[in-house]
Amino acid sequence: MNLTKKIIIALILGVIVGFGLSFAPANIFSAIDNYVLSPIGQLFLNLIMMIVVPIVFVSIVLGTAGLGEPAKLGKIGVQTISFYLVTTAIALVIGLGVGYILHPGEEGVFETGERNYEEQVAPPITETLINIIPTNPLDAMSNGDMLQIIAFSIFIGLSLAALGEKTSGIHRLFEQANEILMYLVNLIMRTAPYGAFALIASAIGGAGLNGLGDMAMYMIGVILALILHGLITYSLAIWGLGKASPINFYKQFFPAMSVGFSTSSSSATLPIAMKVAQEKLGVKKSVSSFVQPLGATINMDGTAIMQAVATVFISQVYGIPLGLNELLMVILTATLASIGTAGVPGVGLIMLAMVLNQVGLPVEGIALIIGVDRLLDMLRTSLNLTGDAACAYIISEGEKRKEARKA
Ligand code: DAS
Repeated sequence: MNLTKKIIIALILGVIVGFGLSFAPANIFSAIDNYVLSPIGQLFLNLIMMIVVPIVFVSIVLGTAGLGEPAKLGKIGVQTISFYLVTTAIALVIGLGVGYILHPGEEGVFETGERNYEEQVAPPITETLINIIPTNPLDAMSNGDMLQIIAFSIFIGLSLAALGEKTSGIHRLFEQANEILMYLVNLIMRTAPYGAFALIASAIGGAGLNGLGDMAMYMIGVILALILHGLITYSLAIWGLGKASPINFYKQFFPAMSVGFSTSSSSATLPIAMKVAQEKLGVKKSVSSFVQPLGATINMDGTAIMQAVATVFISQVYGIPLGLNELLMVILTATLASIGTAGVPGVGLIMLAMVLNQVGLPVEGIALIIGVDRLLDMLRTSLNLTGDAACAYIISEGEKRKEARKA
């Protein structure tokens, strides 16, 4: 049986077991979770997190060197950033639209009394953009500061391209390091079904589907908007811009989506997402190595959708209407907020506080949605990394067509 089928079965079993556990006595669930599910899930997470920094560094160095001159890197960079900003803005509009149509925040249904949420402030966007250039690259790597690692890798890659034969030995070394890392990804992928099962069962058992009640409309709104964005925005982009089949894209990319769903971390899933994009979708290594790591950090359409629906939901619950200016501010703030935060579990809520603050909504409203956020984080992370892969696929297909015309 192939890996995709094993992961699907693991996910289904995980949901069933998790749902069953959500009805078990708390002490039974916590015993099973603490001694079985969480250790297996954390082992899997640690395995993939272990190779994230090396893979991002090595693959971007090689990817940038492979692009050759800075002009080509600049062109692909502009295409990438444009795609990310436009699709994130579309995601926000879809999220806002669904929020207003479904109206999940029925006034009076939710008690908002003594709600409080400890706001964790994300870094201001200007500080993030200035700090992209690391003062100490090794520090950036040990802290896993993805934007700084990406920036340093690009400088090294451009230098390799410029120095050519003089540094062919180092270039070869990076190529061999990449072989080793991709081999490791292969090995780790074999544990994905076990990790996926444990992470899903633990998350659903802990969050519990039985306590959804009032939050059902909010969850339905987020899930519906995620599906619409994936099926419409990305499919149209793949078909229209990439001149490729969206059905094939989703069929081939599913294993990476399922790992993103299990881990709720774009960064942790990055090595697998890049391997699947390159080997199953034929995305050029030089494009995948640049576009996907950048996307795992600055492009989070799924998160933007949650923020849009949550903002409308909270404004409805507290009876604070949002005017056109506030809605435009939501779109701008949420689009920029995603640039400064890494793809790790729960980061979407941190950014949501920034958005709520910007439009004058009570940050305490986050306490209303935090209970179901873990489940939604799985789905939106899966969409986040799908958007990155769609961008890489579209750009790569365009590069291939250009090369075919030149040949
Ligand atoms: N879990 C984040 C990610 O890895 C998304 C989020 O928190 O919204 O992309």
